[in-house]
Amino acid sequence: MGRLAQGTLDVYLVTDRKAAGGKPMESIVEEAVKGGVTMVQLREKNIPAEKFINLGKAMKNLLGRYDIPLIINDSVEVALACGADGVHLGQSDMSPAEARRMLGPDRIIGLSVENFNQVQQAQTFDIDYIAASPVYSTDTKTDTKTEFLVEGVKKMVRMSSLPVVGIGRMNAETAGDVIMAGAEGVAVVSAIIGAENPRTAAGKIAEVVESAKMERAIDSDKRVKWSSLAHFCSKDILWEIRRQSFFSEMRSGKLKYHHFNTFMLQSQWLLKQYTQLMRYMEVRMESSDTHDRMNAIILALVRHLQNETYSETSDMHSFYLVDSPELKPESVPAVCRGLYDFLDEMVRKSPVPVAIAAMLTFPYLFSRLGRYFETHSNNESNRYIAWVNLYASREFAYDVARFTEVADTLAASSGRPQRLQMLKAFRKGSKLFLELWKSQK
Ligand code: TZP
Ligand code: MG
Repeated sequence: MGRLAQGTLDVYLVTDRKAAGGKPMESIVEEAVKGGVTMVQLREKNIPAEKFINLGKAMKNLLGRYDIPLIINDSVEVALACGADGVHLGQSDMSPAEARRMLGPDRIIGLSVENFNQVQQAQTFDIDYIAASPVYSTDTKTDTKTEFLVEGVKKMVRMSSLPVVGIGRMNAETAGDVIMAGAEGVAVVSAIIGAENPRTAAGKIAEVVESAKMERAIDSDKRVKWSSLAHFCSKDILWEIRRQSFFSEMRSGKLKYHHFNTFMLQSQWLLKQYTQLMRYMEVRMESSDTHDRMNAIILALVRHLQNETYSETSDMHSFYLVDSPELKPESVPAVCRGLYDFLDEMVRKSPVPVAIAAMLTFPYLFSRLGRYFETHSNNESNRYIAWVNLYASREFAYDVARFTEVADTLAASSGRPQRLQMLKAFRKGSKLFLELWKSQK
């Protein structure tokens, strides 16, 4: 991974004191981050360097808690002094080459481009993204030159091997087209900073960006299998699970057993619900009017998952749990319920292909994590090896492959809207699965 992790440019918040209308910037930014902002630029004009540095330090401290990168506008000196993750340069600021020399190889550098010559020139710099400034003219910054519009963004994306973000009147209405044009993200000032509720505003924009990225993936190449798109659209989530301290401690064997025990109890509860939902899928398939080959394949799969996969996984849980009593209904945590409610809704109310896509999420991610664990740790002395042995096993990989193939076949005979629905279900399931990992403390 480079200096920018996948998804970091999605919703790029740029601060502006005027747009905040007197509200404290830190609380606006914190709310926006909770809503889904993925990177923040501190943009201050006409303040002494010392003040800028202090604001930067406070912001870095805040964003560090959420693992969100902080970018400083214009000034490399300020960025260095406050320990920011990078800098954003305009055409009249320090040259990107000089900035790279001062910042070293690890920090993020972004550059605003105002015409296509600058896009071309930007390709020669060791920088991380360019910002199309502006996509639309805006009251927030009135000294801009020409609007790129969506067509201009499209052209820029074709010309650039660097990721492009759109800036200038980006909001929940305008962001989708900019992403569909190929941009990696949108940089937003007033639509979030000036919003009544920055958290909701950021959440809406994040949803639009996420959804447009999935649509873009669907349209990219008809020959690409649905499961490759699903993987591509959820890679960032898998990365985030791996970055959780719970997972890395498990991997290094340092995790306290009582934490793992809690996780096992929750996993066992989820497995039970999951198996019941598979039983429900079976009933759905049995009562369906069409009894074609596909129907038979799905039936065989859901029966296999209910029986063999259930008992193997349950055995692994029991190995760790010995005689621990099951979770009482009142002590099932909200994250588990959230995951279950989502799957339940999908299985009962969505078309079969969408339900299958949602149900695939869980085993798919477990399988990925198991294989990652197996290849990235010293497993001989790890007490969590039985967990790995199951999820990294050939049998489990085979189940997941079979499941994936069913999803691919169903996707291949679905129209675009349903393929998109399948992707969305898979990503939503992945996000809820991430929440489960995040909640293990
Ligand atoms: N650079 C180009 S447009 C702009 C900047 C900083 C301001 C964008 O503000 P808004 O409120 O998101 O339109
Ligand atoms: Mg500037």
